[in-house]
Amino acid sequence: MTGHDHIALDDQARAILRGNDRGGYTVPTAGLYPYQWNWDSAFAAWGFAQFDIGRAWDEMDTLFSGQWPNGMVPHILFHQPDPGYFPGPDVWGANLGPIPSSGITQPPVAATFIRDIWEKDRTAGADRLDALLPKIIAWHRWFMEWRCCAHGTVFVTHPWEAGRDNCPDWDSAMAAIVPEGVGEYTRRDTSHVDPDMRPTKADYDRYIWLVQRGRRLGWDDEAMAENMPFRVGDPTMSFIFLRANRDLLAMCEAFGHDCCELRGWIKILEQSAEVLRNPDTGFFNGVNTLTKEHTGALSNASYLCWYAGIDDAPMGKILEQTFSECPYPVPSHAIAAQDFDPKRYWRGPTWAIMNALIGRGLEDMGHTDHARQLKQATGDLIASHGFAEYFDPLTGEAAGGGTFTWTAAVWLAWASPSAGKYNG
Ligand code: 9WN
Repeated sequence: MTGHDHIALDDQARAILRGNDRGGYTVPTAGLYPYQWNWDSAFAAWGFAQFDIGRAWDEMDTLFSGQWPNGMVPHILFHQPDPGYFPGPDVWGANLGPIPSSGITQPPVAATFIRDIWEKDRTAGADRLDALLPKIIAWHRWFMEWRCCAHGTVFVTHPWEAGRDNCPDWDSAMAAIVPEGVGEYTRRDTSHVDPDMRPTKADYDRYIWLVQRGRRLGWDDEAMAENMPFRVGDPTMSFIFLRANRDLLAMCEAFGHDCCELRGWIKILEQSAEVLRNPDTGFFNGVNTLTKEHTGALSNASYLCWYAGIDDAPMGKILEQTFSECPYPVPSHAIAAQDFDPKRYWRGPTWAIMNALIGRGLEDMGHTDHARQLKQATGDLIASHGFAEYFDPLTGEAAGGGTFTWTAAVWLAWASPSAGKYNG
């Protein structure tokens, strides 16, 4: 990191986490996202663990305090009403859990970060982890039961469930939806952020239409798995879930749990990864479970294979090509694609969180040069352009919301030269 005061940046990142702390949970950024989001929260905990480990455990406790009786951990917990975000709890109508929430989940990165937090101080974390383990197992069991196809890939029932809202992986499934009767509504996101950086109205009509459909189905698992017209096998979910199960297994073994069921899940998920490989292009992409079509999108989720413990030579070559073509990798959509859009959310921009997951995978699988290159590039991006929600992959410019929790967390825990050197 040349020309940047990384100690000052560490201070700024800690201040962002503290500033977005609402007491036991962290908002992604004030204004645009005023609630607790599932995977954002797990990243936040990873960040907090670098300087306040007790606060990191609190973050995870609060997230799991919203767990539904069926095991599902919602994608948003609406702790306090806030008119600045749409759609709120009244639109979701998902009153099945202890805290008002959305009716879908998000990528289960939590087990992996919980393992990191515990490994920082196993003695201090023993009781906290002991209490959380059955809750994580219940959530993962819910995934296996309700979001796993017969062939094992994890599918999403709403683009928001994948955390990559408007990425090209959903285009064909979204195009098949006619959002009739969705009614009038007022978006709030475009009053916080430049509309050119956000999903389009056509996307939003379908997002809301799908929420209305889930609500009519009573957010019932069986009805959702059979009747949601959007069910796409997703590389984000599939790879993150496989990795999460490996980390859960390590923790369960350490705590003397019976791990047979967990080992069975890992085997199924390992065997199914190949289903996500596009036979024409060789890369991993989404698969529409209703039409069996590959989505044909090379996204940043395609590179999560190493994070899942799958070493893949074809993806290695594609990654090298991406590194050589893209000034600020890894783009959320291939820059050579016709519909690549450098500023629009998940249709081009680079996300520090995805880079951190990809980089950790590369490092774990021994691709140390690529891992170092990606970490360095991400660190430079944040140091030069700030703690933005995402970045233009051609110019590095900040995009979306600012003072972003997960970008600050990724800085502290992974991209900063001092990452891993402090203890909470
Ligand atoms: C809908 C909070 C969330 C992230 C998602 C990101 C975005 C929400 C939105 O913000 O989604 O869940 O309203 O746009 O796509 O990954 O968790 O940061």
